[in-house]
Amino acid sequence: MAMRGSVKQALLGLAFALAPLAACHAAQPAPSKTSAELPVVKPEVVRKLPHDPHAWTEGLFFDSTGQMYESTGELGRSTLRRVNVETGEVLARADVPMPLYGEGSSPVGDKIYSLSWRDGIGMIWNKATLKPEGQFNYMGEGWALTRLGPNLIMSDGSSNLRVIDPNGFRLLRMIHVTAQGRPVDQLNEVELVDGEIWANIWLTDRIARIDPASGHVKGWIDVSDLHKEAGTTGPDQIPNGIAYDGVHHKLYVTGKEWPVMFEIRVPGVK
Ligand SMILES: [Ca+2]
Repeated sequence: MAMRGSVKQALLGLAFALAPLAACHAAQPAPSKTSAELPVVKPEVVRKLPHDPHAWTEGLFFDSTGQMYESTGELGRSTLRRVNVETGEVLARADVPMPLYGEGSSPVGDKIYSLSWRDGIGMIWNKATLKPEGQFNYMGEGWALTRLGPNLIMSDGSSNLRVIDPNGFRLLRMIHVTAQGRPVDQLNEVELVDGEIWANIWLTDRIARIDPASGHVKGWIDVSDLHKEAGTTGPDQIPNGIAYDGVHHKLYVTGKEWPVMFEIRVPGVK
C-alpha cells in the first residue's frame, strides 16, 4: 500500500498505540492464540539478487513467459517496469501518470492491469510496449493484484480479497480472510503460489498463506530474517513483493526500497 504523510502518521500512531495493548493481552492467560496455533515457517534463501533500492515495490509478478515485472509507488515517482530478475536491471519502464499513485499490478493476456490506491482508477497497459491503453474504475482502495485462473484477486488493505472478472473489472465475489476465525486485515501484495493466495501483511514481516475457497489462513511465512538481511530500517521499508515464476518454478520476495531480491524455497511448496 501507499503512504502519504498524514495517513501514514495516523496509521503508525495507531500501530504504536496498540502495541502496549497487544503486549498486555499476550500476558493474559487465555484469549489470543490467533496465529500461535498455525504453522509458521521461515523460507530457505536460494539466491540473493540485486534489486533497485529506489523501487517502492507495490506489485511484483512474472508473466507466462517467465519475464518479471514490477510496479512501484510514491507520488511523482510511481512506475511500471520490466525487470531482469538476475541482474536487477530495469529493461523498460513507464511512469504512472500524475496524479495517480502506483500500486499493485498483474498480467491479463497481453495487457497489464494496475491499481492506484485511493484514486479509484485502474490502468491497462500494453505488456510489450508498456504504453497505457485504457482505464477502469474501482470502488474503495486498491492495493494489489494477482491472478486466480481467469480472474483477478484484488487486495484493498482490509481483510477481504475481491475476486474480479478482468473483463469490465466486475466484482464476482469476496474472500473473507480469517485466521482461526478472526479477520486478518492489512492484506497487501498478493501472489497465487501452488494453489494458495499469499499476501504480505502490511507493516509486518509475515506472509499469510490463504485458501482461496474458504479464506482461511493455513499458515504463515516469517520473512523477518530476510528483512534484516535487506538492511532497511525505515518503518515503511517493509516486505512487499511476492512473485512466482511458473515457467522456472521459482519464488521471489523483496520489499520497499530493498537493495536485494531473494529467491526462496518454502518447505512443502512445489
Ligand atoms: Ca505479486
